[in-house]
Amino acid sequence: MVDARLGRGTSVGVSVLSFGLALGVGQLVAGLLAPLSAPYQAVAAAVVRLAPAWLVEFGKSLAYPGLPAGVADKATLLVGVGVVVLLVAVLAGLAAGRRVQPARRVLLVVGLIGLAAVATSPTFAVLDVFAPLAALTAGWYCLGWLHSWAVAAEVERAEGPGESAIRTGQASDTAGWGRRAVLTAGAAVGAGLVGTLAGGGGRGSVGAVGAVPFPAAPPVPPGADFVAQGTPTFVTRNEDFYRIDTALRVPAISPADWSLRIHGLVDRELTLSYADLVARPMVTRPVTLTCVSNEVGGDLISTSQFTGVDLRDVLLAAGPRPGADQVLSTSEDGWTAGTPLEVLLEPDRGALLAVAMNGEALPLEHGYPVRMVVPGLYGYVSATKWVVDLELTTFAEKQAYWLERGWAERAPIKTQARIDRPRAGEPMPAGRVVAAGIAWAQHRGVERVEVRVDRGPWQPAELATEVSRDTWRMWRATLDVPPGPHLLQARAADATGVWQTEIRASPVPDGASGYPEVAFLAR
Ligand SMILES: Nc1nc2c(c(=O)[nH]1)N[C@H]1C(S)=C(S)[C@@H](COP(=O)(O)O)O[C@H]1N2
Ligand SMILES: [Mo]
Repeated sequence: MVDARLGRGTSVGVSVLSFGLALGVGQLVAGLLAPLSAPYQAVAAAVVRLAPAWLVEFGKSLAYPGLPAGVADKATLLVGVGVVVLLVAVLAGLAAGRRVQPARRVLLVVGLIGLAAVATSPTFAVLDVFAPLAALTAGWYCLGWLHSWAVAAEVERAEGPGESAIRTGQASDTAGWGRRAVLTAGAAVGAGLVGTLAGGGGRGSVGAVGAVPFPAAPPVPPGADFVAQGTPTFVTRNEDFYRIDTALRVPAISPADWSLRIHGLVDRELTLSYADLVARPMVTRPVTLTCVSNEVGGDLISTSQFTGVDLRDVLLAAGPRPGADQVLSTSEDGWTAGTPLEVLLEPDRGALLAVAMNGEALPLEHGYPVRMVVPGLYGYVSATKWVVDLELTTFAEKQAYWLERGWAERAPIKTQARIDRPRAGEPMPAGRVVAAGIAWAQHRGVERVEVRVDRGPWQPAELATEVSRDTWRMWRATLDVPPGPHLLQARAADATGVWQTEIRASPVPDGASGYPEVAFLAR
């Protein structure tokens, strides 16, 4: 009898096809039953939940030319998970030269990891177990079929068809089986890839808001930016607005299906439909959002005219009970933020349940159909996109998503300046260097910005028109510097007269600090 050991290529092929089939079936079943249970995305999301903070920060800092904001991190993560699965499948194949069992054991482990990722997802529902289980089952049988077919084919090749047929009595049958198996596997892998892209990932289609009359945003007063000197425009275009979130699949919620439940420590639990929400008085407020992960000099900051309903009024309608100190907001995909109740109840805070940015319905990526916006707080403790649930509770009782990962419980935005001109290394005309940038201290307002060259005396910068204390403020300064290399630094003071700190801190746990600086060349 021939020793049927599969060639490396064959056993790896068998394994990779089977793992691919498993993945595809999982994504397809998820797409049909419960999109949030897609095992591939669930594993990727679990990687984010379990990864050390520095790695997550590294991911967020990624940017590839041509990719829209907030996509590079997700693309890298998904491709990374795919590469790991592929490597594991290859190794499983190498171990399965003689018997299928080793590969099946590896598949079982990978399958259980997928199941665990789905089961520990914040949106877990019982129905969600079917996708990973279907994936595991499909991979398991596919491995068996393909492996035994390949072994039979190997025996046949080594012994000749006649002998093998006599020995097994089913050679031609086996070959037929095999061809069918390969075709099935190939088709399923193809379908699975489509499922992965369409069902599990990507963006679905959603109903439009219909005829909601979003009040037109008031015009920005002239002189609010110094674009000619290199600052951003005062209002950020929706397409250019920075994007940060954990959503590997952008939630696609039709306004008709959306509702917001306000519950917990309240006198009257409320559930608002989209129609209920937009029937309330709507206001438009310019607000600058900032991410706590923004490094000094970074670009995770943007400004929009947000239109929505006053969040304070909605909370008061529910009647917060004494004892509540946190509003835990939950997104459709299970992400949570914890905002101090006292901040949301400040009469002049201006927190919004926003439905529009710059006069248009929120883009899907920015929380369509409804998100929270709270001036003065970093996004991770306040700016819940795709918000569907507000629970009045206590910080002692419930921890929001990023708190469990080492970030601070309370996170007011730190006063900070950024230099946009000159750029690092940029040659500037000696004698008359025009520097420009932005500064922010949301909800306190920016009162002063100063710059200094080569650690010389601080010189005042000219400030642009203040639009709101909840937004950034642009600055510019003309500097007389001799030819040669120089270091430019900047600092901002808020309206309470307090200067930003010089002490350098990295984003974890409550935001970066330190003077921004740029080395440039005057000539
Ligand atoms: N549902 C959901 N909302 C979220 C997040 C998230 O991961 N999921 N990230 C928050 C963070 S960290 C920031 S900085 C802001 C960014 O909002 P933007 O993407 O519209 O700029 O959204 C916040 N809201
Ligand atoms: Mo953020």
